This record gives sequence, structure tokens and C-alpha cells, in this order.
Amino acid sequence: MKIKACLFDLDGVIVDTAKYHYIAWKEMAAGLGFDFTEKENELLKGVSRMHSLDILLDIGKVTKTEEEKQVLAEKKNQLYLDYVKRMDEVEILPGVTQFLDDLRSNGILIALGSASKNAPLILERIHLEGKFDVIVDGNSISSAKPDPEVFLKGAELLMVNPAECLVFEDAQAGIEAALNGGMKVIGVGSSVNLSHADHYIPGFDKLDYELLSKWYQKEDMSYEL
Ligand code: B16
Ligand code: MG
Repeated sequence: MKIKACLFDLDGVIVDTAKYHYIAWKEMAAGLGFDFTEKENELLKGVSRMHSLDILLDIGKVTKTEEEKQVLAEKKNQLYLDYVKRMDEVEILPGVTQFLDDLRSNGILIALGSASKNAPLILERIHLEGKFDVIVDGNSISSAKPDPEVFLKGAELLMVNPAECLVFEDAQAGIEAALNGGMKVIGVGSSVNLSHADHYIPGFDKLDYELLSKWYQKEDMSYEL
């Protein structure tokens, strides 16, 4: 199989905004009278804002009406945005910019596939928006990961077959979304926390197009047959 496009998750792959999501959710939990641990925060990675709130309220055994939940979600987002507004390109994870440039110079199309409604603002803050041919985020999808919609939409906009797409994801829900869409997937992080990805990388600083091509050489051949 020949890889024609790479699709990137944002939080945990391009930047570590998870730490800001955590601070905001923790502050909200404290206001509601319970503690929210870093371990529990793992459950929210890759999950939409409203679903994250449901998980948080479940942890605190707190019940809220739909209207109250809308208010809480908005409040959390404001807390989160206080951090996002202060971000700059220093927060791009190591090796990401070089890898994106390497892919582009080898003719690979590039898309963002994020659950975050704040993705455009984050990309603007870190000056990376110009590196993507297509951006699909929480504003343009109706079904959250592990539904493949975010990645399938990216492939469609790039006019590439899903089987020729490779997804980079740091969350289990995102890995499943890629697989559900019939795409190859590389887990960013450890196989201890993530499963079913084709490969795992700790980050992008040792990855380049040449290595990627080697990993997918076998599939290249079977596709040709
Ligand atoms: P927002 P990703 C996800 O981003 C985060 O991992 C997840 O923790 C967050 O709840 C979700 O975006 C929604 O974010 O509140 O900014 O719309 O990993 O899919 O890039
Ligand atoms: Mg993520």
C-alpha cells in the first residue's frame, strides 16, 4: 500500500494541550466539591467536550440538568482558553514541524483530524495552520471518535482513499476511529496505554518519511499484487 496522506490528531500529537484541559477540568471539579486526578484525566483524551463533562460528573457522582451542563461546559472552555491564548510555537512537540515539512517535500498530503472545537485557534497560536492541506475539527463533525467521521472527512476533502491514509493518534478512541475508517494508524505514546495501532512512536524527533516508507513497504507490495 502506498501512503498518500497523513492525518494528525492535535492534542497530544502536535501539542500537549492535555495539561491545560486537565487544569481546567480539575478547577471545575474542585468547584463542584470533588477531586479529579491526573489518572482520571486519561479518560478524557480524544473525547469531545460534552462527553468529557459527562465522564467528569460521573466521577464526582454529581447530577446536572442539560442546561446546567451547557453552562459548565462553557465555563470549562473559558478556563481552558485562558491557557490557550498564551500558547506560542515553543509548545509544538519536538520534531513535529520538521516531520510535517519532510512529508510535504515527499508529496504526502497532510490533514488535521481533531475533536477540539478550539483547533483553529490553537493552530493560529502556534503558527502551524499553513502546514495542513485540510483541517477537520470539532466544529465540522457530528460524531465523536471512535466514530471515524473526523478522519473520513479529512480523506474525502483530500480526495484520497482511506486505505491510503495514515493517522497519528495519542488516544485509544482516536486509534479506534482510524481503524474504523479503514486507515493505518501510528500510536503516539506507549503500547502500554494504547492498543491495536500498527506502530508506536514516543514522539516525532526520530521519525522521517524514509523510516515510514520502510514500515509500510510490505503493505506496498501486497497492494501492488
Ligand atoms: P475542545 P484531540 C481533544 O483533542 C482532546 O484530546 C480532548 O481532551 C478534548 O476534550 C477534545 O479535544 C475537545 O476539545 O473542548 O477544545 O473542543 O486530541 O482530538 O485533538
Ligand atoms: Mg489527542
